[in-house]
Amino acid sequence: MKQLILLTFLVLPFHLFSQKKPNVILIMMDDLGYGDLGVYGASQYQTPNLDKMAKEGVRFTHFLSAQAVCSASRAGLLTGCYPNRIGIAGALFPNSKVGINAEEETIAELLKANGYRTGIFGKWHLGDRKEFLPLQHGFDEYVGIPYSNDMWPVHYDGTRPENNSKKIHPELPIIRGNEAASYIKTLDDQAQITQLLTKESIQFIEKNKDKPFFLYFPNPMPHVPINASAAFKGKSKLGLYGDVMMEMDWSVGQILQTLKRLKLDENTIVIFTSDNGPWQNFGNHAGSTGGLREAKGTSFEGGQRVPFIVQWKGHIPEGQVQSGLASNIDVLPTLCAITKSPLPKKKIDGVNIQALIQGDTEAEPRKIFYYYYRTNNLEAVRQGTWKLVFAHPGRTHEGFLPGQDGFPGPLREDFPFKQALYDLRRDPGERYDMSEKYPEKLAELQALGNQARAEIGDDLLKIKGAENRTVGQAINP
Ligand SMILES: [Ca+2]
Repeated sequence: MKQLILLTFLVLPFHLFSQKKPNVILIMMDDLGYGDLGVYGASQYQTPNLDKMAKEGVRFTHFLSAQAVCSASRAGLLTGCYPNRIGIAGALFPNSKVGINAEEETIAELLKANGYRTGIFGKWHLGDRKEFLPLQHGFDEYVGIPYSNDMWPVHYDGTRPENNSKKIHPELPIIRGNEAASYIKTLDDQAQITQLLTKESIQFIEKNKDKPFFLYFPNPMPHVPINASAAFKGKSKLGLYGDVMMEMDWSVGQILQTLKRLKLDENTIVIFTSDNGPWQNFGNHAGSTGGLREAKGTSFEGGQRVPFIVQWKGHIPEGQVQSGLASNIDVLPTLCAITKSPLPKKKIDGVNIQALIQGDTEAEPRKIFYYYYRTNNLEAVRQGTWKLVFAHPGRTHEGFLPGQDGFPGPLREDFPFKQALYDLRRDPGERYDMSEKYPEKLAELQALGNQARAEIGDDLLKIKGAENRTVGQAINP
């Protein structure tokens, strides 16, 4: 045995022993749609840096956010759990009495415990009370906004209410560490967000170039109110939304160039995704689902399916398109595997998708996905390319003209969707109910739904789950 160990040491190349832990960069856009990047079919503007990133790595075509709304999606990404398992739902508002529970372990906490420096530059949205802020959940550094950029005392047209009593939200702070450092007060201030956060992210990389780091960059754009800095205004043929996309793409390019300059590109895994589909009733200020049904705020594919691109130079084959099923709840276990960090002690729902990232077309680490929405409604279940949508009240954009130039159009929040079975391979638009032709598939997916209901409940059928955990409660509610 001793000899064998000695032999192994002699045979293995030295660099395997000296290799440093890989750095991790996780870029999460806000309300960027499945069809919003060049490589996913965008038109009237270009995203060359992200297209190149996809060319040098892998892009996924069936990647789902945890839920089609800000806070829930981010909770899923950072904890590896269905957000309803840990009690986070919807989009939290300023001074929320709830936030992420201190007993949940985030990617930042897990990597920090494994020797990583951790930084977040962007939108948090998992509770804005001090006890819920990023520094209390595993991050060493934080610069950004605590919730959405439209949660501010400003009208859609950029003017401020004259009467203070009309203010529905407090001033929108940019927080450094745990304290408000400045405020976003005008649409012009919104235009500086991408520049500021890109600068902060680059400084963080430079400062930590000699140690393993985890950089989480949740850019608040292109969530309305959108705006671009002077250098990008008028750059695209599309107008402001295209300008914002081009600035976002520039920002990703800056991050990638920084890695190259510091010779960190071969030891850094870079991930790009979005928290949910486009906010479609904002019309020309919203993105594109690429033709998928419905949009943000729904469990149809337009709300839930988002781009997912991974680049890890020298470690994953270039130019892959991965059609395997995956979700942002899978990011945590995958990063734990790659960085050799222990998984959270409590049960999670994510699975390790490293095989998919590395080009395995046979692997199926995720066979099933549950589409929950609102507080705890199980609206759909997916197995491979089959999707069973359960009867549920939901948002629809059908039949309404969108707004424009920063103003929303109407939509309906309580449309009574009927149960339907879709085969997304040939029906990506979720139009043809195949229940009658595939009764066995229908039964199979119904049974899967019941499994989820037993574990984490379903308000639609008034079923309490056995495993739901409590959300974090504010210290002084
Ligand atoms: Ca969002």
